[in-house]
Order: sequence, then C-alpha cells, then structure tokens
Amino acid sequence: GLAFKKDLAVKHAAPANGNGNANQAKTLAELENNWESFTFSPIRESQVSRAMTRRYFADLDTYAESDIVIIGAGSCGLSTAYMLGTARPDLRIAIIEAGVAPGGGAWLGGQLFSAMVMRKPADVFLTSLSIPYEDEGDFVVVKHAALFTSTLLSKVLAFPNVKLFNATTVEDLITRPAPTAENPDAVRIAGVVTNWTLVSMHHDDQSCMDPNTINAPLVISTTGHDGPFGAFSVKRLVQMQQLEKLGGMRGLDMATAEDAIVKQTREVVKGLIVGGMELSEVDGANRMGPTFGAMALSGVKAAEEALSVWEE
Ligand code: AHZ
Repeated sequence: GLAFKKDLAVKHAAPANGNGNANQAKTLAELENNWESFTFSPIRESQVSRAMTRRYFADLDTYAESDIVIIGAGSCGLSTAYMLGTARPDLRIAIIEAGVAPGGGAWLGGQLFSAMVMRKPADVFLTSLSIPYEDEGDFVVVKHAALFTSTLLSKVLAFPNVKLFNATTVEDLITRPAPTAENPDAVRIAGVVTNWTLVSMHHDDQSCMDPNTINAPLVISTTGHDGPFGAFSVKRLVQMQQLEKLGGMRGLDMATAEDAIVKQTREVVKGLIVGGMELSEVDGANRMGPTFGAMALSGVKAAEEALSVWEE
C-alpha cells in the first residue's frame, strides 16, 4: 500500500524544472528549442484505461436508447449523419460501422486512383463542407477521395450528439409487430442488434457469443451493395419475409444509376430507411461505379426522410 502511494505521489509531483517543459508550453513555438528540459505531464497507466473505458461504457449506456441508428459509415452513411447532426442537435444518433476504419469505399476515387468525381449538383454538398474541388463543367473533382472522407468524418465526429461505434457490426434488426390490412405479419424496425466485429467473424468457431442491442424508433441502413458485409439489412428483410425478394444490383450505367439511387432513397419497411448502394439491391438499380454524387445526395435525402418520419 505504502509503495503504491509513494508511486502515485511521485507520478503526481510537479516536474522539477517547470521552465519551458511541455506542461507549461502554451504554444508550439514555446516547445521549440527547449527539448533539453522537455517532459510530458505525469500519468499513471490506470488513468489512461479509465479515461477510455469510462467514456466508452457511458456512451454504450447513453446510446442504448438512441433516436436514430445509422448502419454503415461509408460515403452515404456519413453524409446522412452530417445532415442529421447539422439539422437536429437534439437527437441522439448512433453510427454502427463494422470496419475499424470508417469511410467504406470512399478512400479512393475508383480502382486504386486518388481523385474523386462528383456529378453536379452534388458540388453543393462539397461547398457546404468547404471541400475544395476542380470544376470540369458537368462534374467536379476532389483531388483525393480521402480529403472528402476525412473532412466529412471530422465534422460528423465533432457533433456532441453523434457517436460512432466502429469495429462494431449490426448482426440483426430489432422488430415489433405492426400488422397491416394487407400483411398481418408486418413488422416495424425498432433498433439494431450489435456485436464486436471480431466476435461476429468468429460465430463459426466459438459457441454462442450473444450480442448487444440498441433501441431506436428509426434505423437508416447504408451498408453498400452485396458483399461480405454489404446489403445487410435488406437481405435480412427478405429472410424475415418483410420484402418478397431483392431486385439485385444491375450492371454499371452511370447516367441512370445515380438518379435512381437518390430518387428511391426511402423508408423501405416501417422504421427502416435505406440509402446508398444498398438500395440498388432492393430495386434492381444499376451501379454507377466511381462517381460519388449519388452517395452524398442519397445521404441528404435519407436525412430528410428521417426527419419527416421523425416528425410524424
Ligand atoms: O463496413 C461497411 C462499410 O463501411 C459498413 N457495413 C456493412 N454491413 C454492415 C453491418 N454493420 C455495420 N452489418 C456495416 N456496418 O457499411 C459501409 C458501407 O459503405 P460503402 O462505401 O460500401 O457503401 P455506400 O453505399 O456508402 O457507398 C457505395 C459506394 C459505391 S459502390 C459503387 C459501385 O459498386 O458501382 N459505386 C459507388 C459510388
């Protein structure tokens, strides 16, 4: 006990030389040329652990009841979150992203190239985020897709009412009976079922590792087209017999694909809005390949739909 207390006392003692060390530097310039006496403020490892875990578990507690859950933090999901965060600082919005790195496919412009193309009028979305671009007439070009994604992400993460849970997978949807005259078995979506992605990846070789849940009256799914994780919610809706079948994403046609995705962004089942490329699987819409305007504007439309559903 005594040794422990002594250790703490040492850790919390003021550094011997307070002159020009890191604790007292007010500007970067004050750090420069003072490296001899440089030292960080003291810390104990448990302080780091507690600083992280306390906040994470408080967030899990807070967001267990969310107003809106966005599944997927690709270009569409992040655009949706940006619009909702801007419009409604009073709503509690959780973003669940399976990957460690949010951003989905929007870190590159296409193939492994850097520049990102957006057809007009999606330039207005870039302007509202102060993302610079080159104007090519009918379309604009951001010099690196990562500039788009990192700027968007930084703004989304700065909202006090938006929490990104990355490395977390939506494994299922929460449902409630909502029978209609046409379909007595209809449900509404009432939240999501989550697990650490690393756990989700091991359901085949570890026995039942039960998930966690988030209740929310409104879920916005933007999980991309079919793939290892993609089109998650709409595939689940078919299994649950809430959608008869999927249309299946069609071949590439930039001219038609982008209009269709934006126009069809909507509430597919009560409580579940679908946006971005996940929609192509519902409607049998074409893909657009490396043009991202539809992802941004589908996000704008998804947010608008969400707010009109919310206000009902
Ligand atoms: O990790 C996925 C990605 O970041 C995440 N995701 C998928 N399933 C999930 C689940 N739980 C949590 N069950 C999940 N997260 O969703 C994100 C989807 O991002 P994306 O970039 O794949 O989709 P998007 O619709 O935002 O953008 C599509 C971009 C494309 S694809 C395409 C083409 O193939 O022609 N063209 C464009 C512009």
